[in-house]
Amino acid sequence: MDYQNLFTQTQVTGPISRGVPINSYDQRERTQGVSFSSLLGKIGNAQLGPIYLGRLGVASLAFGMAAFFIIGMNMLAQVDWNPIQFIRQLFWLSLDAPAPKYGLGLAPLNEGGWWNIAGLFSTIAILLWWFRTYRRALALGMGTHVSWAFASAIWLFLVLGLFRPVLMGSWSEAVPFGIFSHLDWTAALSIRYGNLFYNPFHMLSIFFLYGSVLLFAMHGATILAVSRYGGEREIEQIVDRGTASERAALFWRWTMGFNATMESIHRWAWWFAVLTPISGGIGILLTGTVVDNWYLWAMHHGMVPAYPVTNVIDPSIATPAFSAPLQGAK
Ligand code: 07D
Repeated sequence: MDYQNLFTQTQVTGPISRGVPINSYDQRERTQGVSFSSLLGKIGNAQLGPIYLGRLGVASLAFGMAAFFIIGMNMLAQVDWNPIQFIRQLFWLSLDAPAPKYGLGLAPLNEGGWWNIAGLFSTIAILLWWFRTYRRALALGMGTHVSWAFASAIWLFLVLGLFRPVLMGSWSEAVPFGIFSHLDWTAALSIRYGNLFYNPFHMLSIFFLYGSVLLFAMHGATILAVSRYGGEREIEQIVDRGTASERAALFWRWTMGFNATMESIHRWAWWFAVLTPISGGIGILLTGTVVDNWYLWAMHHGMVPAYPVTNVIDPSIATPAFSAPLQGAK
């Protein structure tokens, strides 16, 4: 086999690198301990640390751990505090949102109140972590691209657990904390609102999700394929043409007539990834608030054929006002 470079990782181990100095305050917030792991070096940088803790990081971890603890203890209570059953039934255990009768009010702790608290704490943890990414990027003189990409995922997270339930007037609309239960919720939402496949924003979200996967594979493969010419040193390749990036570009021009550039491919990747949860969030926000049945919506807009006239009443559209004259005609 010729050189393929799919698994072989170059491990460079040098003196400890503590990163660029910023200011004395930021230096103080970094942990001092630094170690090397050749195992980690097989998938990334072998150096572990220093980690920047900081107040935002510590607060975020505290809220995240509190949410995790609340969810775990609720699940443990559901199996009568039996650790063996906890592990055996873990995938089926769930901390559910309050029942519809509580609306947006506070439910008793054991009837969904804990769900509200865990939801609040995990939301605070995620928002604090967002600020951490934003502030650390600024401190390093970087752009804030990572933070805005993270914000797009947080948008979908907030639509699912906060914005849509508030618009629907009930916490019961939100996603439960549980492995199978959140999958059941996903399937149930799709069925309840007439099959999410007909939601055009779900379609768009899938387009961007699959598109991200395709772009990631194309980019990863291209760079690995020219790494024998130093292609992974992407910045140098932007200004120092004629070697790896010229071959990579020519490969795509030969095979499909067009190529992204060493720079623009990252813009493609960023936008495809970010548009996945942005379009998804719009689709979920419209579900049940603006559109009650995506299949009927698709029928109305000529995406799927209309039902043939059979004189059988479709229960999903049979409101009393609508069905009474039909029944009278029998
Ligand atoms: C979920 C949000 C960001 C997450 C964050 C992190 C914690 C941890 C805990 C501290 C990923 C949160 C952190 C929770 C805190 C502690 C302790 C991002 C997320 C910030 N679908 N579908 C999508 C496909 C079907 C359904 C998206 C494919 C069925 C619902 C995506 C298929 C049904 C929803 C997608 C398919 C259905 C989606 C997600 C195929 C029933 C959504 C994008 C081939 C199963 C979500 C518009 C994403 C959405 C969504 C793909 C089928 C239901 C594109 C490929 C028909 C209800 N589906 N789907 O990036 O946005 O998620 O919909 O069948 O809500 Mg779908």
